[in-house]
Amino acid sequence: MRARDPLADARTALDRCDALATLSAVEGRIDRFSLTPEHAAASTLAASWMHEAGMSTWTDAVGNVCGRLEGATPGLPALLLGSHLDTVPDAGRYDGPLGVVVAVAVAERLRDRRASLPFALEVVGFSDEEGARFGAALTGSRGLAGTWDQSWWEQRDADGTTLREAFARFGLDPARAGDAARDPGSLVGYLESHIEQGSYLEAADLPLGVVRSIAGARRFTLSVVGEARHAGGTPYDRRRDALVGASHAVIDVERIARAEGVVATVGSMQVHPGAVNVVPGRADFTLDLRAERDVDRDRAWDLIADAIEKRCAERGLAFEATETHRAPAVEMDPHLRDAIATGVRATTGQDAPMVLTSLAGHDAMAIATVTPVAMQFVRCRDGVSHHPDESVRVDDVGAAIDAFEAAVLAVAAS
Ligand code: HGY
Ligand code: MN
Ligand code: MN
Ligand code: MN
Repeated sequence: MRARDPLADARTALDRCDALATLSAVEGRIDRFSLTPEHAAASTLAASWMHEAGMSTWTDAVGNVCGRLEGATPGLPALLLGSHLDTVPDAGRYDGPLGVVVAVAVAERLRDRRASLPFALEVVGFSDEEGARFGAALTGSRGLAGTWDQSWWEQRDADGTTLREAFARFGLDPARAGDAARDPGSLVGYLESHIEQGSYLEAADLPLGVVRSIAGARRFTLSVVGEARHAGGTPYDRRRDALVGASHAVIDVERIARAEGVVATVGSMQVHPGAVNVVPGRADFTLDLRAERDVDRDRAWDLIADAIEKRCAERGLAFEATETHRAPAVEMDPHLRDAIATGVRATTGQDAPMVLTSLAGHDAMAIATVTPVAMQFVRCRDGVSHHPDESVRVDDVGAAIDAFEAAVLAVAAS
């Protein structure tokens, strides 16, 4: 009889993250945006694992893949477990997927004890947490929470495809997106396990932590508009160079964010027309702005917008700003947070688990509007994330599954 491998579930979870990592639009790296063929393949794979765990599965009206295990009696409100299946470009393999496979592992473990659960257990692989394709973020979880925003439909991806068109190509009906909204009475809460995407746990040599709150975020598409002109024949006093204006804006963003104690990032920029011998007429760029307190984030945005406006006016340039995403800061539910802490204590033996604020955004922010939420963090090497070097330890993943299972049982016992 082969000795039971105490890390068998962790190895399965990591193998599953590796399998999901192969589902990418780009050979040799992980690019899995929402509502794409690779997203569809990832959902199909996750659904097969949910099936293996004895769950009934479906895809909801906004593209989230869902699984359900009935509790003591059929039709009970559900405790929802999960995370997201979409990624940023050139991503790591654990941001999102680890939370989905840990949730499936716990469902599998509790399958034979479901008669004792006072709730159904559901697992969800959200369709679009990153917002890497269209701009709006958390659209899958906001669909489930019933806060889908009709203004998203005309947002376009890099190829000019609208969210509405992508929805239809994925086999979803834009007119039915509202059907994904869950009745609050059908849920008892949401728990998410996620890599920390920071290095506090590693610095303290801890495998797991408890999330206290998630910082609020705002995202914008900004444009500086000047005039495209001949690079040779246009003297400086006749130029309205959009890229020079945008470059000053990027420096202003960092200067003001540092001074205000927030984090602001210009992650992408497109220069038009983008030719070596043409003075840029237009620069479109993104701004990601976060702070632990929304008031700090909003003040920083006002200062940044004023500074860019002023720079542009000095150079005869126009400045346009469109907000594409806004998520308020969210406190974790104290009762569910205690259940997560119980799981961490039971697994690590720590009396007082480390409690952390997340500056990374999560689906839990969106789900918090429809049901109580809580999160556990898993140590990741050097805090690296949104990068192929994302890495976790197999023993930490084993601890994450054990702790998450204990957290679910703590909710059941409470
Ligand atoms: O951007 C974030 O914080 C998250 O990874 N979506
Ligand atoms: Mn992410
Ligand atoms: Mn994530
Ligand atoms: Mn010419």
